[in-house]
Amino acid sequence: MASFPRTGEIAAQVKAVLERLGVSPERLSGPNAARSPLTGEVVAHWGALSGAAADLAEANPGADPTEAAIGRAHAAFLQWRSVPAPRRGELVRLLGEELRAAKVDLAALVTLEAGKIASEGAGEVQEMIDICDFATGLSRQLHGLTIVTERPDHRMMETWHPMGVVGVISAFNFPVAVWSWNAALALVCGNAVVWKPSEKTPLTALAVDAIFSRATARFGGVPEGLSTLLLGGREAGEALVDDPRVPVVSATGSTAMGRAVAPRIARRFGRAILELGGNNAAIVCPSADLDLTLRAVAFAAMGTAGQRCTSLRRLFVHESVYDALVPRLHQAYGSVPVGDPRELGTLVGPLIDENAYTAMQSALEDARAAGGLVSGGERLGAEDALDAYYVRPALVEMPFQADCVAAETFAPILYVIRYSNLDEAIGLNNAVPQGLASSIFTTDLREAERFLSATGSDCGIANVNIGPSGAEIGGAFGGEKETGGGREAGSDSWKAYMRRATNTINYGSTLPLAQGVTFEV
Ligand code: UN1
Repeated sequence: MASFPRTGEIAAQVKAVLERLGVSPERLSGPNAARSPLTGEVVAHWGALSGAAADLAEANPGADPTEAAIGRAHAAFLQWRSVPAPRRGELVRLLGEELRAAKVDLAALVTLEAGKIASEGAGEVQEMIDICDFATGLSRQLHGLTIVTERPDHRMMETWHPMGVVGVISAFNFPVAVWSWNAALALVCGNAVVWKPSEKTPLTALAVDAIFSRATARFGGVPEGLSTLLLGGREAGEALVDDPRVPVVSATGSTAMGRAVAPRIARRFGRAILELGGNNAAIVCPSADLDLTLRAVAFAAMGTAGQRCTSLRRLFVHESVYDALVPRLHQAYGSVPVGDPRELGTLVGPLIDENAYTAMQSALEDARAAGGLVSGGERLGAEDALDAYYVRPALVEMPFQADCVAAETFAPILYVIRYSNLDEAIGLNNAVPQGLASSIFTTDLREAERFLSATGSDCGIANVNIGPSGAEIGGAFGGEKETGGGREAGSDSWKAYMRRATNTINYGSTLPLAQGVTFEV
């Protein structure tokens, strides 16, 4: 069993890591407290605006600092769009190098500020490095099509151009990787980036800002404000959402947040890339490899303390394997090491804060009221760290998919439901408002292909024999319905950060009109 950290020991560690990462002490003063979920203690302070935006505010007293930051980012874009894309890729390559050099410290800071276990903290930084490599290669592949035309001596083609300032709004649970998926692509595509991170994770954002500055210093000649960190509350995010100089806003967070921002972006015809809530399910079929399934379910449902948007929340188990799998799951839930995420061997760290704990308890109450059999879910380690919220992950056997199961609770709760045929299980998978990630565990080819087909899972991610979480960056990441429809990271997601122009070129000396129209003057 892992131990729990003692209040008072985290602040000094945070200070040392921030120093090693090169975050200037000036950035670490202000009225706002940064807390660590490891103990709940205050570990640093920060100002409402930080990084380059703070310098700008000092230089322009009286001006609205957020407005000024967006203005400067727009000016940076006007220069950056003319830099050849492979050269832009060089900046992102250098960012990848700086991230490699800072990996150990940044991963440690992710653990201290977001509560991820050490291996997942390192994995998150690796995800940043991976997207930098991907974007560097992409910087030579931003190509369009050549299309035949119906007119003689004509050619038609597509070209892709930068959009402008890309606003990035990110959540606490992937405090640094989400910025990088957006920023690495946006930058090679010729855009500037303004980042509003979660108020719960300002320190990792400051660290990334410092790392990016090292990459720009090595590159030389990067326009001021090409990447701007905008620390602040809701109003900072709203400024990005409402400003017509921000043609693309990529927002990751709750469905409630997406519902608030999407209409505002639409009102000004901005482009929104939304990555919102998930309520991800897995189906365990009669032929499933149960050893593999058990491990996959454990990681997907308990990993990151159930605080990934891709976390597994619903498990549909065929009645023929229910009694073989579910007791083993109970055993894994009862024995999984919960505690100090810095300790090797810990698999489940703390929830981010008290609100997360309260939401978890109220979801479990609702499940009980709907006839669910709850095991786990209790708070652990409170005697060591009064303001930290460690919980035993909860396994809830539900008699049916009650309404409370349809809501996403950002905590380690897995609802288990018995099913008897695949149509029913696919129906249950799809019968929630969210549509992010999903999985099927089967060795039956027909079942696997059916799940991946048009009549199968309705999610943006559908997997076979792996859990719904832990996607690699090469694929497009995102989902449907209340998940928001956006796609980030790999495949052709870069197109969301560029505008497409269709060009028709007449290299002849006559002027044939399309559709056979005649117009002689
Ligand atoms: C998120 O939780 O916001 O697929 C993103 C995964 C990670 C990303 C999760 N690569 O679980």
